[in-house]
Amino acid sequence: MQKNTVREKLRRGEPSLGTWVTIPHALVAGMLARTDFDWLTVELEHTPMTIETAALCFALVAARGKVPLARVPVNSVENIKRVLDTGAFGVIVPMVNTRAEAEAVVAAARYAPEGARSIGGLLHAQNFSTDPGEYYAKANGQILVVVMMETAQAVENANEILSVPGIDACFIGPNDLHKSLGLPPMFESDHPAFVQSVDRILRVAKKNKVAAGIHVVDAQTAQRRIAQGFQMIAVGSDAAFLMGQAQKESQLPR
Ligand code: 3PY
Ligand code: MG
Repeated sequence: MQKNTVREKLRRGEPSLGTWVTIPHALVAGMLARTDFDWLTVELEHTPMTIETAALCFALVAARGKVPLARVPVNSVENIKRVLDTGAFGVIVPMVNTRAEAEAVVAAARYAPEGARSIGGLLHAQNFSTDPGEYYAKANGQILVVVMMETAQAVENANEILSVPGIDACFIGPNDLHKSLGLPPMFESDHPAFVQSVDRILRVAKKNKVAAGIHVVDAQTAQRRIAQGFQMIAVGSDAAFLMGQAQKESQLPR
């Protein structure tokens, strides 16, 4: 059975780098899987990505030896089941604000006895280069479970959330977190409320032996976050890379 190399890295305390696949076509995920990113998150929360396209993305990314993750639209059994059963190696769940919500994530993502995930499907096993029997036996040790911390409530409840058994990592959504703190949405700021929230999440994650992650806009910021102790860094997205370069090249005076 193929290993989830990103989960292994995080458990060893090492940093990992990824990006977001927001353009709903498997070729985009396939192209990005040719880069040095460790993982690619297929974005189902804020895009027109369908589950069929997501499944094709998971298959291509896994076939190219990288780790396919999925950000689901909302914390629900149905969403988590469908992305894992169609071959994602892990799930990133937005807006996890309470211990009960974190417990629900684990229940949906882990098979019994750690959780209550329903048995079924074939693509999950195929992406891990195995058969369903081995997948069902070993998936709990491979699937990466990530809860997003992106509200003031989540910061307040950080210890209750991150002490839930079965969570591998937390991931800060800086835009939603800024908004929740009454600030304009953005990826970075030195506003004390944001800085203190980020520091608290990092501290509580370390205390609970949970890896911490955050979304940033460029490699330079990623480096700073890694130096700070973050282990799961998302740099930009396919669309941001495309538009950033296209906009720059279109500026030629004429
Ligand atoms: C946010 O910034 O809110 C995010 O969800 C980034 O992934
Ligand atoms: Mg968000």
